[in-house]
Amino acid sequence: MNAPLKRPKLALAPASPQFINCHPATAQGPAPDAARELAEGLNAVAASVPPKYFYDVLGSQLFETITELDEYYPTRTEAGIFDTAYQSIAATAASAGIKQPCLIDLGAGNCAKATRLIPYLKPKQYVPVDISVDFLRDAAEQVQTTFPALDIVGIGMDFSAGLALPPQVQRRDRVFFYPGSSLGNFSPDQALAFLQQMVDPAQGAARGLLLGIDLVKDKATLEAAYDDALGVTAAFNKNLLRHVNTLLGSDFDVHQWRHLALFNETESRIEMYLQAQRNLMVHWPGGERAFRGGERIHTENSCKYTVASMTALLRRAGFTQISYWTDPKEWFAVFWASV
Ligand code: AVI
Repeated sequence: MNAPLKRPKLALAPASPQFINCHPATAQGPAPDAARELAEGLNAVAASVPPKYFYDVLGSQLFETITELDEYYPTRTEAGIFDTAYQSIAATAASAGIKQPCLIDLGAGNCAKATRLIPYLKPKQYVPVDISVDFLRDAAEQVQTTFPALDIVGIGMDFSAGLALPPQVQRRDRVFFYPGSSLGNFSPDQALAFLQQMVDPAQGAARGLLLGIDLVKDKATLEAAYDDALGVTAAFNKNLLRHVNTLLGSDFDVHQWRHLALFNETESRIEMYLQAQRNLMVHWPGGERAFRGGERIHTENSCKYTVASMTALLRRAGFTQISYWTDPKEWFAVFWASV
């Protein structure tokens, strides 16, 4: 007698991440907005370049290296806080009524922080968002390999210009994940407007926010974190000029610029600049700018908060339930906020 035929087992192919490019840029060149924004900043009396232009592929890699430097305490301090708080964070999200989280990872980079959070928060959908499209694509695929059943929608977009997400992103139970103190790169007014968008009902129901933010501390520790002995932060800052050359067609000579990082105690922020080493002329299609020796281009602010000032900002934005976790030295804080 023949043995009964066994049904073949269905092999579940791992899902692959969807990838949505929300940039207006075309294959022919940069979005006209980027060129206009860069020219405007360079032509201003106090020249500036928005910090989002740090993050081309090389800039993103340099930033990853910064996070491993001895002087750059924020990343390891935040990781230490998360290590002790994952379970408490997941319980806090559950008690805010969030059942099937859609984890929206703003500025996801290599997605490493979310990869550690996912086993605790157990999101139904993971949405890494980053301005560096190519860098994000590789990272999203890596996350998919680690969590084959997770629904992943990677989004390439400049979320500093607005948080409107495409319809593929689950509307309910959205949890914004904004670690690494990136909120500090906005001015407090910009940060408020950005947080208010998260609380906007147009962003879906049961909104939560998990935020990492650097706290005020002594000037020497802060300035060393942004001017390390190996010169990685200097390279990160100067790489901005290479990126601007690519986007704008300008002729910045990186050798002619010096990296500066200064703590402004009144404004409670690190300010980064590139300083011209001698009188220089910079040209680009349709424009040019003369820089005197010693003149600076402002490239970044990194605002530092206290627990009280961040709690007040979250409340002003419209969040009502706020908890936080910190490290023993109170150098960094992780906030949970929900409405
Ligand atoms: C991404 N952001 C939070 C970093 C910071 O600390 O403000 C960027 C950075 N700039 C220089 N070092 C790191």
